[in-house]
Amino acid sequence: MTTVPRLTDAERDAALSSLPGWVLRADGLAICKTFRFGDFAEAFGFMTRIAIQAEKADHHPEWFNVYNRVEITLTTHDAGGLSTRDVALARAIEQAA
Ligand code: HBI
Repeated sequence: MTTVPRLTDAERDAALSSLPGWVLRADGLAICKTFRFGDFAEAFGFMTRIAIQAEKADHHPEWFNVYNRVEITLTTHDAGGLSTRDVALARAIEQAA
């Protein structure tokens, strides 16, 4: 298991301020965003693009999809909270949206 440091609260808040629409989960250990698309095919195409990026980064989202809605939660299990990997993946997700 690779060790990756958890973001400080200041790093976390700075990252969030640059990620439009992402919110901190109540426990402070993850960031979340819901995306809506025209239909299921668009939503699934988005998820496919993210899946490829996630696999490349070896960092994977927790997500839920129903029809055109994709709910994404990012946290770093290995760090027990948020890490730079979550911020990087969130930025990649914004590009893919
Ligand atoms: N994805 N979100 C997330 N968090 C992790 O800690 C993580 C992961 N994908 C793979 C991964 N860790 C590997 O480094 C192994 O720890 C499973």
